[in-house]
Order: sequence, then structure tokens, then C-alpha cells
Amino acid sequence: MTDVQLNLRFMAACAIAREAGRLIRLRFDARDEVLKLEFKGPQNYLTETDAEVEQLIAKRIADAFPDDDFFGEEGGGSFGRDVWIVDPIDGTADFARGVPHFCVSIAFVRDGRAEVGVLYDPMLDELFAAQRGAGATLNGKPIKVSTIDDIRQSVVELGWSSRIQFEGYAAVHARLHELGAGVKRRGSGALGIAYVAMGRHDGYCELHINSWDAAAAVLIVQEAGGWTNDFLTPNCLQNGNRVIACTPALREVLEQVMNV
Ligand code: LIP
Repeated sequence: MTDVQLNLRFMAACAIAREAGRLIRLRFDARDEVLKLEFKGPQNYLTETDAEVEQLIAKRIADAFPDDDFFGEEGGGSFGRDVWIVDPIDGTADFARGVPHFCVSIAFVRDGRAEVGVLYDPMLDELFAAQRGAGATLNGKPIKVSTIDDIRQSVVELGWSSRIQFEGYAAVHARLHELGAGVKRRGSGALGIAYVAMGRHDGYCELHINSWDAAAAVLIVQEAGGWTNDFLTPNCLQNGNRVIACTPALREVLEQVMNV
């Protein structure tokens, strides 16, 4: 695939993420009238808007790149050589409950490696974007991870879901606390990882997260000069994996902390 073909996919991902974000914002602002709360499992929300937005993204991508595969959190799909991995609303729990902290996540993966990663937060109008080898940007401006190198001065977001045993989460939380980190938990792994890429936070850890939640954000951190674990393994595409994203100086301590 040529650089031109990859760059076409980068620009398309940015445009599609913004269009999807406008639809999400529309539904969010009108949620009291339209939104029914549904669950896919314990604390695992689902809204009609998730499926509606995923169908829009799938159509735009199929129209532009008919030979590429597509895999979405809601409708599934297939993992071919060239595949788009999409989470229409990352942070569905907050979206469903009226908390303005969620985003669209779109990744283009070739031969198991992310080449394009785009997140759009329609509430803050923030477009995080990266193409492999070309750096990372926020609304077009270059971004870099922070220079924090001391865990006692760091802010680390620790994600949780009902997919994992609470004991593991509690053990990691306790270790971070003992080391003096400022520990947070919000509801969007994608945004939490992107906040590392632009220095709002210094680390993001989660014992299990899905490829559609994190594939795009992990590339954005790598292109912003941060370190991540080898997240997007062949098994991760379908089954997820643990994720660590941080400033290079915090790698060692966070790898130890997550060793539960
Ligand atoms: C969410 C992830 C978050 C995780 C949540 C959930 P969703 O994705 O972004 O990191 O802790 O359990 O999986 O379900 O909002 O797309």
C-alpha cells in the first residue's frame, strides 16, 4: 500500500470521525426524549446510538474503500489483511448517563499493525489523530507526552470493567496509591490513553480492554513519543489485551505495578 493510499485513509478517518461525532452530539443533546438505557452485561451499557453511528461509519468506509474489511464493537465483522477497527462510542456508560466524556474511535490496521488512529470527542470538539511515522496531532497541532519521570508526581488513569476480577484492579490501584501516583478512573479508555499522548495524564493502565477501544489511541501515544506495551497482538484483535500507555520514564514502574 502506497503512502498516498495510507494518507487517503488517514484523511477519510478524520472526516468520518467528525461526521459521526456530529450525530452523537445530536443524540446526546436529545437523549432524554430518545434514549432507552440497555445493558449488554453488568455495567456494560448499550444504546441505539452506538449501532446507528457504527452503521454510518461502516457505510462511509465501504463506499470509500470497498476492498477493506471492517470490524465494529456492535456489529462485529471480519479481520482481513486491511481492516478498520471501530468503536462508535467509547465511553458508552457516560454517554448513556448524560456525562459528556466519550469519543468515536477509528483505527486502520494493515497486517496486524495500526497505520492510522483517530479519536473524536464531540463534546470538547477534540480530534486526536496519528498516521504511523507522521507524528500525532490534536486538532491539527502536534502533541507530545509529558516529561513527568517521577511516579510521585504522576497522574495515572486506571480503567476497570466487569470483564476482570475486582481483586486484580484493587491490587494495581493499591500499588499505584502506595507509590504516590494520582489515580483516576473515568469511562473511556480511548480518551484516557489519548490524554497521555498530549500530557494531560502521564499513564493509562487497564488489565483488559478491547482492540476497538484502544487500537487507535495506542498508535496516537506511540506517535506522540510515549511508550506502550505490545498491545495489538494477533489474539488481541478479537479478544482484547491488557494496556499500558505512558511517558517513557514511567515504563518500568508501571510494568511492575501491572504485574498482577
Ligand atoms: C469502555 C472502555 C473502558 C472500559 C469500559 C468499556 P465502551 O468501552 O473504553 O476502558 O473500562 O469497561 O469497555 O464499552 O464504552 O466502548
